[in-house]
Amino acid sequence: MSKKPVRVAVTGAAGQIGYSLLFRIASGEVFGPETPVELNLLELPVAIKGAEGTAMELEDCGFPTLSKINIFDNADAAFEGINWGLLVGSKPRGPGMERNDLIRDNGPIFVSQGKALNRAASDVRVVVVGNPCNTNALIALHNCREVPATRFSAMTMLDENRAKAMIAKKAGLNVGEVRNLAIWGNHSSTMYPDFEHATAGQKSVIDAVGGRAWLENDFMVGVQKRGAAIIAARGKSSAASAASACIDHVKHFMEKTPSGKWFSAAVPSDGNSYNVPAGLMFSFPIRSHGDGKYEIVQGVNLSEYARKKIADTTKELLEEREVVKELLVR
Ligand code: NAX
Repeated sequence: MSKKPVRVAVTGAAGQIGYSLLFRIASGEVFGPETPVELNLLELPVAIKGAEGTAMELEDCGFPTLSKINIFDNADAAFEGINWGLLVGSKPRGPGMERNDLIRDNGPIFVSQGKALNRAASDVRVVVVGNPCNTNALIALHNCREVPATRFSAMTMLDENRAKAMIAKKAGLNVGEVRNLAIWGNHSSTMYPDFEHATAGQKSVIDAVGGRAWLENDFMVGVQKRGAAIIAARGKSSAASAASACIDHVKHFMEKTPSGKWFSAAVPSDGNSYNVPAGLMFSFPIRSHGDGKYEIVQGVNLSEYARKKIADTTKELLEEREVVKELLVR
């Protein structure tokens, strides 16, 4: 392998998602069997031992694509010269904690990581997974002026994958036959999984599942509450599926999206798409050009029903932005 390694930093490397994500990146699944990967694991000092354990296991897998593993408790060092920053680590929501408390608690992490990215990396793409991921990404990009805002995204792919899986099960199809299911807005219970423009096999999703009633009720609630259902069953939040969605997210941005197709990701709103205020980190249907650039898919004809849902999730994101406004310096 003579190619230059891709440098990938993963924050929260000793956490649950890190434990699934790192192995899949190291295996060559994301950047291909001919591209060496150098992994920078960033953790809090208290969790460095855990990151060391994960690094030992990564070595023991013997992946030929894994060229080097570095472990850091310092973001400047971890982000030095990276090509991808996967920002997974954040503070979990404690018992009785309101969403706004979580937003305020996590804000400083993404201020300092944004600043560290600004100092350490130029040719970088940043994916925020740690919740509240849309607003955390907004904070990070505002604190990282040297990197174009369009290089930041937040992950709604898990919501898309969950929605597609639910529809496939209901319609008796393979999940690969459900296409163009865009998540709009926030990665939260206000997100809108757009079943009106998705297809299942040769049919619209609405026809494939026998009408709108199930979609407007069980499906919407099911997608929004899937995370809670997994916690109730497993005693822990989604991890392998979140890591898998992160892999899908990165691959979608790297590969040219086939014509007529789209995927979901939260990106900075350009202010000209679907009445979403400029600058909000908002999940849209996205098409990647495969060369590092992407576009927000235009011309999706939104129904009154969809517009109402999108207005609700926009309102929530505007409220979140208000909570962290003093952290937004760009
Ligand atoms: P864990 O609590 O297992 O791991 C988080 C790790 O992050 C810990 O090891 C912690 O030490 C580390 N960490 C905390 N602050 C850090 C900092 N400033 N720098 C570096 N590391 C830091 O959580 P896990 O289950 O892995 O989930 C990680 C994040 O993903 C959470 O915020 C979670 O809410 C979020 N999720 C986002 C999803 C999405 O679709 N966008 C879905 C899955 C997941 O819920």
